[in-house]
Amino acid sequence: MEIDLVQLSRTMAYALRHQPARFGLTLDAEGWVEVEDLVEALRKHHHNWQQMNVVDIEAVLALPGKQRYELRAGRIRAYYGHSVQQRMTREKATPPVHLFHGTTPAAYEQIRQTGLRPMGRQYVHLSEDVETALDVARRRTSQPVILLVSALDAHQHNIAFYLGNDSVWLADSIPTTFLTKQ
Ligand code: HQG
Repeated sequence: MEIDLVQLSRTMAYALRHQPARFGLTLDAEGWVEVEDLVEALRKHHHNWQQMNVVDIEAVLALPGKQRYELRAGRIRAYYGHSVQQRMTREKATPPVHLFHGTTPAAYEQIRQTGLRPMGRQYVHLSEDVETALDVARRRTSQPVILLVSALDAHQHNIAFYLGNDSVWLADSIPTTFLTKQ
């Protein structure tokens, strides 16, 4: 039976970002699990996946679009998006001068008062370019609001930024002074 790679990727996100315990997995401090353990858990999860293997996971990683998972030396983790209680250690880094955040008009009404907060995840998620921020916002609204984040300035004011993947940055809460509505 052909494996639906998008469905597989969604389930991997669930296991590696949100509910590892439900898959019998324990993330280490940086979010890694043994890829063989993930394969074993996924085989049990769906009747179509009983024969799946690491090549199917590699096929998910090779899908065009967002790079969500990092596979290295027999281990795998999600680059970003975690909501598990245990805070994932990410590598701190100096951000570019500007980053972008795409959101909804309703969320913006809160953000303009309180700044950007991680909400249901561990970190605030930021995009390197406007197009990506627009895509993030369009998941939720047909009227995206784009915020320009003065990332380097915020970093220089002791707000920590962390590497996500090539286009997603992570950060701690960002006060309104560093946000400009586009
Ligand atoms: C908003 C997807 C009220 C924030 C995407 C967003 C991304 C506030 C929502 C990644 C707020 C949180 C993350 C405040 C922020 N008051 N609302 N103070 N501060 N918000 O999904 O950034 O496809 O947790 O604007 O592409 O939308 O899953 O964050 O609307 O990269 O791989 O609260 O998830 O990637 O929503 O998306 P999320 P996000 P994947």
